[in-house]
Amino acid sequence: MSNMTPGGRDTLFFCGVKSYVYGPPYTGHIRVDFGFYHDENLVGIEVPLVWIGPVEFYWGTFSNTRVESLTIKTLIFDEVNQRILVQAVAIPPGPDLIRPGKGKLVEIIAMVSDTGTLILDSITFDSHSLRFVPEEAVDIAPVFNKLVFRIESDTIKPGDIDLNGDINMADLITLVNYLFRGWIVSFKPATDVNSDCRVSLPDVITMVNYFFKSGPQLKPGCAWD
Ligand SMILES: [Ca+2]
Ligand SMILES: [Ca+2]
Repeated sequence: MSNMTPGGRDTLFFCGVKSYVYGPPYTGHIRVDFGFYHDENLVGIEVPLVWIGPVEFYWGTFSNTRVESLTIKTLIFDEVNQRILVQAVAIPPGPDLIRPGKGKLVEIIAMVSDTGTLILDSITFDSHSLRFVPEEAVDIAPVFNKLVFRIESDTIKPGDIDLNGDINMADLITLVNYLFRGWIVSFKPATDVNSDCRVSLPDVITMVNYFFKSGPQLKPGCAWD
């Protein structure tokens, strides 16, 4: 069952899409942030999704979101059917309810294997459907518009931390100064050269290996924050 709620439609929306793709051959990452708005207490939210495009979603997080403190949160990736299931459930009564408001729900990350178009849409499967569940347990179907995102190749090379077009020792020194001396870098994904979505000591080691031990190619990173 679905119904309209008074005072504005409940909505699931994209609150940020970021990509860093370099090539050819093209590799990289996309991060999609979802937000949600509702004007009643919720005990649950369910978001089944399907993707189309040269990507594979594989990871995500509820950290720093409106549902971070909830008891039950699931994030399931099915790369065969290109589906994602996002669920967050509160166990009432108590402070665990999702109070009315607007903000982030989840962020999900995909590996990219080519340029092209990414479509991310909601889909109903295995009795999962896009719904917000209020305390009265009468499902609300939120407003949602699918994402159509053009994946383009970036011009910034992975590891070109000082953005001068070359990858050399100055970039390694800039990385060390960023990590240990509070320097600022203007494009963090180029700094995350081992592509683990963090800028940390392993990136220094990856660069050292690349320069001095013929280590693997530097990768486009996914550390946007
Ligand atoms: Ca450089
Ligand atoms: Ca890293």
